[in-house]
Amino acid sequence: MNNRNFEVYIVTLIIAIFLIFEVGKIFNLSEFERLGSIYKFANLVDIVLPLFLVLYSINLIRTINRNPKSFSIALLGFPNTGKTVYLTVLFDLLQRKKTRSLIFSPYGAETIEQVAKDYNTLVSNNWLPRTSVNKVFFYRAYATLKRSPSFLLSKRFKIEVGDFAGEKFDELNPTSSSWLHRSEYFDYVITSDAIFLTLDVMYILDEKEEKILEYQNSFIVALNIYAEKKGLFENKKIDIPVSILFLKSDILSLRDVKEVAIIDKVSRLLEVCRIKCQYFDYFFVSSIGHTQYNKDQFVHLPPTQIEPDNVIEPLYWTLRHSPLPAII
Ligand SMILES: Nc1nc2c(ncn2[C@@H]2O[C@H](COP(=O)(O)OP(=O)(O)OP(=O)(O)O)[C@@H](O)[C@H]2O)c(=O)[nH]1
Ligand SMILES: [Mg+2]
Repeated sequence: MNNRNFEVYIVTLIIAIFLIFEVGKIFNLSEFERLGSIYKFANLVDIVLPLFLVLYSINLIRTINRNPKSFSIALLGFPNTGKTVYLTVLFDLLQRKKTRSLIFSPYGAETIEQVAKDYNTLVSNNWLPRTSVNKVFFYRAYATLKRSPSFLLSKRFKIEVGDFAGEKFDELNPTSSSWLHRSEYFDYVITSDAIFLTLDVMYILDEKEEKILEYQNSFIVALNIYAEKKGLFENKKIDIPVSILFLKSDILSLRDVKEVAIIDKVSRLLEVCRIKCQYFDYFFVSSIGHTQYNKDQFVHLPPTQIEPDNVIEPLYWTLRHSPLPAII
């Protein structure tokens, strides 16, 4: 139990005692009259408790606003899956789009500059360069998840998502030569507060069955390593939100394929996620909405008008399923 939960339990207990006395007074229950001194105590509670609650709420709001919970999301996936394009569009969208339930503001000049630069590249009909193996970029933002009553239930986060090169994903595979126990990437994944598994819809559609089995296995192994490092053995489930993002989903309408066909192809991974994770869901995402075919180069390029599809939902779902921020 963290400090915040403990505080909430104590306050709930105090409110419950207060309510019991109030109910006793309203119905003038003889039991309460017989209690004599306790009944007098109830009158004192009437004055002290509202004052305490007001001071407590003010302090709580001030503390949460001062110290939003750091929340790091590990984005796992192979090279060329669409991770960097996804993060660029997600952070651009969240800056511009006002949602009633999620208030978002990137922090640090680095994130703002990188997102603006990469977004301009995309809307100029160019894909982004591959993320270099020796480089990691952290996208950072403050986010407030609004819920009512907002002064009690809103959650404020300092979100951080690391964009590593897809090659790093091999470091979570014990059979690979890059299997390293204490790399920066490994530590980042093990200490994360949520996991996005990114899968490439194009790969799933084009590759043979045995390759897709191998592909699923890599994600299963990564989840097993996470669980093992966290000491989650036997029936203990992974208690941070885990989601699968099927990236490049715009391909589905282009090829007239239904989502269920993709689900069928990776059913083993989905089954393992459902068994292993307390909070799990999957999302079909298209960062750019649709591609633009270039007849001269015979390639699909990003369109001038990017129309992201289902890009915010995984983050929104993840924040909703995260524990209350620990504030002390
Ligand atoms: N159709 C479609 N293609 C996409 C989309 N996003 C990315 N792609 C394609 O996927 C390629 C790789 O995208 P990146 O975001 O650079 O991939 P990455 O996962 O960051 O790759 P690494 O940096 O090598 O790990 C792009 O060059 C595009 O060809 C999308 O939303 N739709
Ligand atoms: Mg990249």
